[in-house]
Amino acid sequence: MADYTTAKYDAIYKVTVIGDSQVGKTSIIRKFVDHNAPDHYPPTIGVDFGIKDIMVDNEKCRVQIWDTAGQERFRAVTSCYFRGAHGVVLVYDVTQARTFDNIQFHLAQAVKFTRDDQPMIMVGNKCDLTHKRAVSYELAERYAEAFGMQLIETSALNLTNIEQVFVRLIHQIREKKKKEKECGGGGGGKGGTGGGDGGKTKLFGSGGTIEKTYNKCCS
Ligand SMILES: Nc1nc2c(ncn2[C@@H]2O[C@H](COP(=O)(O)OP(=O)(O)OP(=O)(O)O)[C@@H](O)[C@H]2O)c(=O)[nH]1
Ligand SMILES: [Mg+2]
Repeated sequence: MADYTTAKYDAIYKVTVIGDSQVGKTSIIRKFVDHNAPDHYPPTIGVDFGIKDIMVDNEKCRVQIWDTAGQERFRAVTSCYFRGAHGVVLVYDVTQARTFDNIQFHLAQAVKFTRDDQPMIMVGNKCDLTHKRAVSYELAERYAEAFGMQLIETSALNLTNIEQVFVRLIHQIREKKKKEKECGGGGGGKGGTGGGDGGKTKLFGSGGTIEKTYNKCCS
């Protein structure tokens, strides 16, 4: 196992993973941290934590991951773990349509507790269960694109795309930071009026109103 107390890294990124209970958040994080991790976990109580160093854009990046509990009774606790997050991973289960429907709620929470232009990635987990699929890639991709997010399907069971989730998200975070630097620091944050080549999507529904800005710059 890596020695995280002395290992050197170029940058540190905090990522929060959210989604309904049993979609596979803990499994994704544990398999990312250690490919040989077990296949089954008890439901997360409150919040858990994982850490891993990966190379992104030729830089050694330390990823600190907050693994939140999907169970409703922990919502008050999990909302605290958005603060200071550089990016968010939104997970649903491709075999459970309800968990995809609830992405709207989780996205609204993420936007509420972070910034409306925070890099986020949508993850459809359990893609190994092809015979049980209930959410098509195309539908989920359209939804993700409407909010300026990438969609990636994973299997924590057979390690499909697990590393890619974090590599892609960290890459997005780095690109956003680069843009902000070029623009003279600090994005607009909530309610900002940034233009650039980005966009803004507003959605009204049971999850509340989501207004998510993406690819924002100051040009
Ligand atoms: N077939 C399959 N099963 C998976 C996959 N990922 C997770 N599971 C199973 O799904 C169940 C739930 O996984 P967890 O990782 O505990 O889910 P969670 O989202 O952390 O759940 P909470 O902690 O309650 O929020 C476990 O029984 C896992 O073995 C996957 O990619 N494929
Ligand atoms: Mg868990």
